[in-house]
Amino acid sequence: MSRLQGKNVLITGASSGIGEACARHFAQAGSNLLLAARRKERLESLKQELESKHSIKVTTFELDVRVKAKVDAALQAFGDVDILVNNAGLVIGLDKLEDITEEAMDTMIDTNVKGLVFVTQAVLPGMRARNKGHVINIGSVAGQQAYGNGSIYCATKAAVASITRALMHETVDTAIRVSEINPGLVETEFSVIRFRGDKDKADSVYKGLEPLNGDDIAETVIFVAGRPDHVNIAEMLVFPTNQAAATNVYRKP
Ligand code: NDP
Ligand code: 8X3
Repeated sequence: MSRLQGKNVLITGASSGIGEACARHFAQAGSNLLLAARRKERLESLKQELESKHSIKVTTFELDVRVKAKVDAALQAFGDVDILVNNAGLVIGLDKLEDITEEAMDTMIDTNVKGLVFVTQAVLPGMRARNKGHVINIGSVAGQQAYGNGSIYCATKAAVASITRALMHETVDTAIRVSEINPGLVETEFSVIRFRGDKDKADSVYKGLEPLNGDDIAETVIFVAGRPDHVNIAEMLVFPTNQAAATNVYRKP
């Protein structure tokens, strides 16, 4: 039997990309799901699909992780969370520091950093009370290697790395596990959001190489979550084969 069977898994940003793929993989493993994102209709159709295929319970929440009061209320209603996948996140623009708008900056910081903290704050007291649980944060290679025109996004992911490591210290005397998975280039809606809906520009990010897809990262999340209770995969860096660093990608001519 899978170690993940019957676990209650909260996935933020489950309406697309990596989060949606995680939902499918945890469902396959027999976990019950709490799926959160702003686009509720997408979550509803995913719920219907997954409940029809697997003997699991799926709960959906229309949730903007930036709104602390709503995060708290939604998670109180759900109850115990065994595994939290802090995945919701985004990048706006590819701009020099002097050109980044305050709005883009606020959106990235509020979502990728404060939102991740709000969700974790809502879940952690229950994990502490039960002395069990697993927080899996989706960081990025961008949090380890800043690149030009990505300053704020990279900074938010560097913050995720610091927060993950600090939380690992804060829970070292408990049975709670804290992990971080840092993907390189994954083809999802990420670049479409970055370029404000410009699909051609988004496609050019992945031109000439085979990028990762949501399933590739979901498989690593499942691996990390499925280790025995005494094993914590603290950190993983996951690249497409033709990527060696945030800014070193080989593209076939
Ligand atoms: P997608 O754009 O496909 O998915 C992003 C998800 O985040 C969506 O489900 C979106 O849902 C959700 N989201 C965004 N803002 C909010 C919010 N305020 N409240 C709740 N949910 C929100 O991109 P990815 O799947 O690629 O991104 C997932 C994570 O992976 C992000 O943290 C990203 O930084 C990280 N990552 C991505 C990489 C890549 O190359 N794609 C590489 C490294 C890391 P909705 O809009 O419905 O709210
Ligand atoms: C996403 C990877 O390199 O586009 O975190 O910033 S990158």
